Amino acid sequence: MPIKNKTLGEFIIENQSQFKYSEGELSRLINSIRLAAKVVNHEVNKAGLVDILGQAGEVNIQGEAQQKLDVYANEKFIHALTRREIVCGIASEEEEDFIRIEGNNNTNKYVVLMDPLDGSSNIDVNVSVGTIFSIYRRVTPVGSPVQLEDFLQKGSEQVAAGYIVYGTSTMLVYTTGHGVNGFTLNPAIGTFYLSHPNLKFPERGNIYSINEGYYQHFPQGVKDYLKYCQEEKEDRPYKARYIGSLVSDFHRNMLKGGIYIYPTSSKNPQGKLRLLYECNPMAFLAEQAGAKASDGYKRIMAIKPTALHQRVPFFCGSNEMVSDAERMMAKYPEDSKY
Ligand code: AHM
Ligand code: MG
Repeated sequence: MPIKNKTLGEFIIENQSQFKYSEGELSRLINSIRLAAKVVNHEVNKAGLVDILGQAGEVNIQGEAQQKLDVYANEKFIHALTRREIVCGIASEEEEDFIRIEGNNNTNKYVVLMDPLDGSSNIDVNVSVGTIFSIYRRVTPVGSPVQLEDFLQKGSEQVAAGYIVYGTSTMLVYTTGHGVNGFTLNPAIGTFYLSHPNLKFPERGNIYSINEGYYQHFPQGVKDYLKYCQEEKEDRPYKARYIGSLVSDFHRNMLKGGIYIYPTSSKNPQGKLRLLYECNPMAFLAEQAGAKASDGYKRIMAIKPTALHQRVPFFCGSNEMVSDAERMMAKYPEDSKY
């Protein structure tokens, strides 16, 4: 067995020169995410032990009840990102508006968008949850306060993105546009080790992940694709696997090959997932791992965002599987207007 002893810290330093704007800032930014990830991991892991389970009694901008750990993760990530003089603004799924960080005479260059604890309805039942993050260079002039337009950039402008999955083991998986690497936390010493270098999705897999309970509400193209997944053929039916925790479903599909779909439906006419906090970062990772992410018709990262909390339908995973689904969606072009 190869010795897996390269730490995330070493990896960041070794690869610093790959960054387009190599002033070491992005490395420091990833470092602050690493730190917050460890703190949140510690808390998530003892969720059953302390009085932190259950709802905090607040409702977030999406109208959903916040779990205490959502609030905690949101605070920890904001805290870690604010303290270093790199980030000029943060947008979070848990915050109605973006946060301006005005220290350092507004000379910080990066904005971070995040879903601090995705899949949090799974916490109470001990199922994996995750943190998703997405990083851009600001587009407004350095030296001025950050603006909404700094956040509403196309996914294709991301300089880095990743997730932390708090699962049977805790992993940090990220890309800076040079492939995808996964690091596993050794909880005994609090160090992430490079365990999954250069991750790639298989071109085709045999897993489909979708909340099929909403079948009746799906567009016809999705219904057709689901029937295709279930057909009796040489390589089908595919297996249905749906955790209901995007990070975990994505992670499994990346390792084994599969497709994740959260389509529009008569219940969620825009889809459920958020373009900026969930879909764009996952799309960047998918493409960097040789896979594909689409809204059923076009590339996710080509969509020009119009609002911070914008939702989109999401088809993401092994190249050939997403292409199959897109072919079936293309028969119903009217559904592309959501
Ligand atoms: P959240 O950000 O409120 O946690 O919602 C996102 C989650 C995804 O992780 C998951 O894939 C999806 O919502 C599950 O939704 P549903 O229960 O409708 O299938
Ligand atoms: Mg989420």
